Amino acid sequence: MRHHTPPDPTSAESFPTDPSGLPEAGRPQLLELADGDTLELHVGPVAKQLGDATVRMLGYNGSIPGPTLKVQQGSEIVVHVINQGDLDTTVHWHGLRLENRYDGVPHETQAPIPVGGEFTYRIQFPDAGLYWYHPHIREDYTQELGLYGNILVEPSEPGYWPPADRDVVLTVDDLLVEEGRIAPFSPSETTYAAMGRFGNVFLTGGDPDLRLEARSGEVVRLWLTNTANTRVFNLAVPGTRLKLVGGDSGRVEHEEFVESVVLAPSERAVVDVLVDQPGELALEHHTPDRSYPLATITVSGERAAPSRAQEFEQLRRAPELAAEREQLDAWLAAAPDKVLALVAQMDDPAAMPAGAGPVTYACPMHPEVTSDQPGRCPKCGMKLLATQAPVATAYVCPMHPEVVSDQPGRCPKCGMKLLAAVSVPKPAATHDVAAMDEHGGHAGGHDHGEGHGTADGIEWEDDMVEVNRLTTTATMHWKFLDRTSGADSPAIDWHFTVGERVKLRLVNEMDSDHPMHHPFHLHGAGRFLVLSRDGVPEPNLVWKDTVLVRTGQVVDILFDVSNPGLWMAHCHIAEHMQSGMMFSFNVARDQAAAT
Ligand SMILES: [Cu+2]
Repeated sequence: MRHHTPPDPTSAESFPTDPSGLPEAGRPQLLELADGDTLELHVGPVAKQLGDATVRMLGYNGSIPGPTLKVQQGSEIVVHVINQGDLDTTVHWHGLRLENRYDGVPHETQAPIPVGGEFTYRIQFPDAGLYWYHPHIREDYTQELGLYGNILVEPSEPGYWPPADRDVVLTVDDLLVEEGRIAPFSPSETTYAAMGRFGNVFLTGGDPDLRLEARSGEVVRLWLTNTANTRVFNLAVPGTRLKLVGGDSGRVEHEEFVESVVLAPSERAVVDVLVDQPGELALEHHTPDRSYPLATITVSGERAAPSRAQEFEQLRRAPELAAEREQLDAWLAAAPDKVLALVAQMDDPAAMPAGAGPVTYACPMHPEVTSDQPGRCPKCGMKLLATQAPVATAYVCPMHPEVVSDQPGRCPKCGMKLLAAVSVPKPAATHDVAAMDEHGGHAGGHDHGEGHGTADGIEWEDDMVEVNRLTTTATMHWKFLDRTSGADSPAIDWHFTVGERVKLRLVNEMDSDHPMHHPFHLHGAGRFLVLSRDGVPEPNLVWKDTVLVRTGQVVDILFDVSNPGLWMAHCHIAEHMQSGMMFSFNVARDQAAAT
C-alpha cells in the first residue's frame, strides 16, 4: 500500500539560490497586538549572512525568525498572509486551539496559497504560553530556510508566571551548509527522508553567533522553541541552574531546578535563569558526546534592583495541574482507547532481484544527484554512472559499520535494517565532515559507539549522512499503524467528540527498518497530558501538543478533546511527515451541548 504523497507544489527544476539584490534578513520585531488588530505577514526571499557566505533564505516580513507576536489570552487577531515565496504555502499556528478552518492544513482546511496569492486568518488564543507559526507545505524546505516565528500569549490570570526581569524569546535551529551554500533541495521530492536533514550551522534566534545582555541579579526568562527539521536539542546554561517553569502550552505542574531541557522539534520550554554575577554565560546544546555553543549572555556589573534572588528559590505549583494529578491513577490504570504504532519501511534498491540490472544512476561529481534513469547531471552535465549491479556481497549497518553480514537482516545493536553495501554510491567527498568540523559542528568520524545511537533512544547526530541524503519519500515510508484491535487496521479512522478524554498509546516499534525517535504532534483539536513513558508515570505534568517518543519507547497520553473539525496528527520531523507519517481525524461537536 502506498502512503499518501502530498501534491507537488512546484514544477520548477530547482529552487532559486541566488541572494543578489535581495534585502538582508533582519532581526525579528516584537509586535504587540491587541484584540481585533490586523497584521500583514509577507512571505518572501531574503539574503542571509552566515559567516563569510551570503545565502538566499525565506523570511516572514523580511526577518528570520519572523516577527514575535505578543498577544493577550482570550483575544483574536486577523493575519493577512501574502505569499511572495518560492512555492505554495499555508500558515499553521502551532499549538493554538483555534478555529479549524484557520489551522493551515493544505487541501483539508484551506486551499494552498499560490505564489502571488493571499489568505486571511483569524487567530484565537485560548491558552497562555509560547506558540509558533510555520508553513504546512514542504516544511523540509520552507521551514529549514527560515519560515518560522513565535507567539507569546500573555496570561489573563495575574501571577500565572513567577516574576522575571527579562523575556528572551529564542528559536533553536540548525541549517545544513556545504561549501558556503545551503545543501540543495529537490523541488519535486523530499530528500534526507530517513533521518531528516540535520544541519551543521546553529541558528539561535536566527543568529549563528547570538549575543545577549543582562544585568547581574536579574532573572532572565528564556522562551525556547525547537524549529529544527529533525535535531533534538538538550539545552543548558553551564554554571547556573535552570528553573523549568513552563512547557508547550503554559506552566508546569511544579517548578523545578533542572540541569538541562530536552526539546524535540516543535516542543517548547520556558526556563528561568538567575544571573547573579557579572561575566559571561553560554546557552549550549549538550549531546552525550559533545557540546555546541548557541548563544552568549554577557552579564554586566550593573545590579538589578530589587534582586529576585530569593523569589527565584521558590518553587511554585499550578493548582489546575494538581487537580489533573488527582485523576491520574485512574487514567494510568485504564486500557488505551487507541494504540498507534510508529514504524518505518525502507526500500533497498540493491536488494532487488539479481538480473534487474543497475538500479541507481549517480553523478560521480555530485553524489546527491541520483536518478533511476540514465542521463546527465543537471549540475555539471556529466553522464550519470550506474552504481554496481546488485551483487549483494555484504550487508552492513549504516549506523554500525563494523556490523557486516552476508545475509539481509537487522543490526543486533540498533535494530536497523542492514543495507547491501554495493547499493550505496560511494560518496566522493569527505567535505561534509570537514565542513561540519569547520563550523564547530560534527565531532567527525564514526567511532562514537553508543553515544550517537539509540542508548537513550535519541539520534543526536546524522551518522549515516551519505545514505540519509539519498533517501526520499519514494524509498522511505514512515507510517502510523492503528493497532487498537491488535492487528493492523486498513486505515486510521478516528472519530472523537468535543468534551471527550481519550487515552492514546504511542508505540515506537523496534521491529522497523529504521527505529528512531519521533516527536508526535496533534493539531488544535485539543491538548494533552503525558501520562507515562515506558510505564513510568509522568513526574511533572504540563499541557502539550507534541511529545518525543524515543526509539523503542511506549508513551501514553491523555488527549483532552475540545475543538471540532478535521485535524492532523503527524511526526514533527519535517521529512518524516512528508514520507507518510501523518493522518487526519474528525472531532464532532458535542451534541448534548448543542441542544
Ligand atoms: Cu518521525
